[in-house]
Amino acid sequence: MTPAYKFPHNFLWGAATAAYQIEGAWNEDGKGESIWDRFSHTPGKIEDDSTGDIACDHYHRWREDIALMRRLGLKAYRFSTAWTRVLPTGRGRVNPKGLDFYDRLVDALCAANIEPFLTLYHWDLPQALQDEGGWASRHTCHAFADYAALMVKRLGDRVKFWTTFNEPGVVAFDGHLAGEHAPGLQDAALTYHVAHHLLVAHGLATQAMRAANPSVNAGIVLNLWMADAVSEDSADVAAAHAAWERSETLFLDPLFKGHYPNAAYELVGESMPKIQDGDLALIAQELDYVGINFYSRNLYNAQGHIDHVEGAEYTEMGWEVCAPALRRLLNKIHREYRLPPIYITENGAAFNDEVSADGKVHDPRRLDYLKNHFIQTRLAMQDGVDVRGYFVWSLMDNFEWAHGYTKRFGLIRVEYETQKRTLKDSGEWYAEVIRKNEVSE
Ligand code: IFM
Repeated sequence: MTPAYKFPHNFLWGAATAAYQIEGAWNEDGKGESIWDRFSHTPGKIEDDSTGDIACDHYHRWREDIALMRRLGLKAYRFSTAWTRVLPTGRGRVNPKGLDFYDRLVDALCAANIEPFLTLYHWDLPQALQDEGGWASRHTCHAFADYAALMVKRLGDRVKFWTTFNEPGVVAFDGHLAGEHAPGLQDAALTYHVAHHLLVAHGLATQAMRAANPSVNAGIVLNLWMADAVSEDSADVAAAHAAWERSETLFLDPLFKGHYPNAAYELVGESMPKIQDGDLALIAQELDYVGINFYSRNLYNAQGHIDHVEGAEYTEMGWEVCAPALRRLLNKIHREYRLPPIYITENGAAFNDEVSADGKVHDPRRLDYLKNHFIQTRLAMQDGVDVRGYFVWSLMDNFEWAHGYTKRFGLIRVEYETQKRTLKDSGEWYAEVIRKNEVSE
């Protein structure tokens, strides 16, 4: 008999998306321009020269998409709201049609018994705010808090789970250091100011949301990569430890320990942001949950990072498939921080799946990837880690940022020319997992 891993009865099985990656309708019904509109419209920025102008056309097809969520039996749906849909220039004038869209979406989710899990910022800053300095300016933090309060006032009677930021590290580093994401800057000094302002904005927004509705569950979503050593040799272990301290603690420490990590100070020297009185307490206020996005690990030996592991499997993103690293990661953060309940807010894999002659999408590698990560999560829960839910990335194939439409992460295939949706084998299988509330090896 293959062992079955049973999950707690109220475990929140879900799937995730983000506004810019699926909505399309980039300039419809009064929506303003975001930094991702501007970035993807700039030649040479996106691998396949595509944009999110239409994406999955979810803005018009959300009813069909909720019907597919029902078919999957999702208990929860994680999505983001586009700031420029509701506040076209980031502050001031509200666009009622934008608010109405999310209002209808949330109503329909509730009617389908699907818990809405809302993210306020999944990377699409209003261009008007970028023009005033973007996240390098503290004014943006206050504008974000006002936007958060506005959304809670409108939707907080139905939406319980509110995430301030998705992956602040990616916003700071990919957008302001590597320049591969909007706004496409390459400025090391600015990067750490941005990182600090994202955390300040998180703190201000958390306060503003709670003031608007004390019953909201407020959290933040961090992407974490486990840092593994290639052997138990002390030099390899020390290298992995140092890499973790350098790259993964920049947000965890201020949020859950109330101070920046020493490694960050050593690393950035004079680029360290100006921390005002009260900032650290604001950032470290108690949260109702933390979301963890997990995809892969980094491997180290004493000489540094190992790019390729002989015999290992890689996804289309070039990320190693290593499910046990998720259990190790969960145990590590559980040990090292005093965390609120955890949700796995993203996990999934990009593979080049095709439609077969039978009209189906057979994606055994994605199915195996998910199965093994579910099992490792269950094992971590048995180890004592408090994981309350799991969101597969992604509900459907979508615009993968600088990679455009070249990477498919979905449980549902999207044919971009026709917008036809097809549930993949992994989606059929996931529906079974949710129905039985268990995973079998
Ligand atoms: O598509 C992204 C998502 O927007 C944020 N987390 C990682 C995913 C895959 O790269």
